Amino acid sequence: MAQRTFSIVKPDAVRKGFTGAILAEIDKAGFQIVAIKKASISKQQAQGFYYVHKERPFFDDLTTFMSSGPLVLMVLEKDNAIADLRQLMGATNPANAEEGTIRKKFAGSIQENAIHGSDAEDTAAFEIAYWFAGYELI
Ligand code: FUP
Repeated sequence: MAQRTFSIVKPDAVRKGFTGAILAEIDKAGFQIVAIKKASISKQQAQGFYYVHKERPFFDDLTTFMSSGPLVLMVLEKDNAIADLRQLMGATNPANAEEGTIRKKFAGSIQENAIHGSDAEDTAAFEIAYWFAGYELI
């Protein structure tokens, strides 16, 4: 059954000019783009998005990085979208990412790792609603 997930082309990848190449990988893997927008987000918006990580030592650096420049926010749809996008992304640390994954090809470090994808149904629902209004999801 078709499932929705939420994804971000992160500021490092946008800055390096990889947006089009990453969107091509997503397209080639069979995802439909339900909604997409380029934005610059505030540190406070980044903190709200990554609230689950608020006690982690990397929280401050991560939210500074995510608010450091434009990014691309997306809602994607396909059968098994959440797990399939995680597989296409590769491991959080690009040093551990499998050959052919987006992070292997485009990520620079564990923090500047090119792409975000929701990790479960409940987080996908929270993340989609955090960045998109209902009328944008057509
Ligand atoms: P992922 O789901 O693969 O994006 O990874 P996590 O949810 O574990 O972490 C969210 C983000 O926190 C990562 F994308 C990058 C950042 N992070 C760090 O900067 N340092 C770490 O040690 C772990 C994660």
